[in-house]
Amino acid sequence: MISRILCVLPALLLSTTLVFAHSFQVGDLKIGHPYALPSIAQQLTGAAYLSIENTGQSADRLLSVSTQAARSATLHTMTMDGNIMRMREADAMTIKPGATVVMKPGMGFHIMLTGLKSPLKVGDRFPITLTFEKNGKLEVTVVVQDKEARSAAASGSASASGSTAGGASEPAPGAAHQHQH
Ligand SMILES: [Cu+2]
Repeated sequence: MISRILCVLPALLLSTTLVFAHSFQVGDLKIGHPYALPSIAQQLTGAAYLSIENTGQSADRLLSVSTQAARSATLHTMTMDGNIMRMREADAMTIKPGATVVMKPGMGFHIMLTGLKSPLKVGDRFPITLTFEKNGKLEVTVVVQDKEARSAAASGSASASGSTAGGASEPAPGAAHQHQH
């Protein structure tokens, strides 16, 4: 009896650890650590981020995203236009063979969530379905965390002093999403 209980414990510990850097795979695509930042009080918009690695021989495209956690989920891109950050809906996101596309706050692609059913709080999880042109559909789990994902091992203290730009160029969590739709 005792040996059986001891066997179960390491398995539970392992699965808890995996949540911190979770990943998914569909066909040639590896989806790394889908996450969202907490939504700002009273605001029913949010954004989710993830990385996609294409280990195949041909390009694929992320065509659409959907979730039950919000009224709509769309693929957005953010670009600098002079000093102004502009955001628009994107038709698709291409992942070239051998390439990894990393979504992150403040630049490039993100998954825009509008009309959240409930505010996003740290520790929440919700599913998002990704539809790819060639590799098909995949449901991934998004975790809500209070910081942008950096290297998997980065701790809070490391990232606090990690900004070399004096912090001015780094938007506060969620600040990148105070845009009108
Ligand atoms: Cu957006």
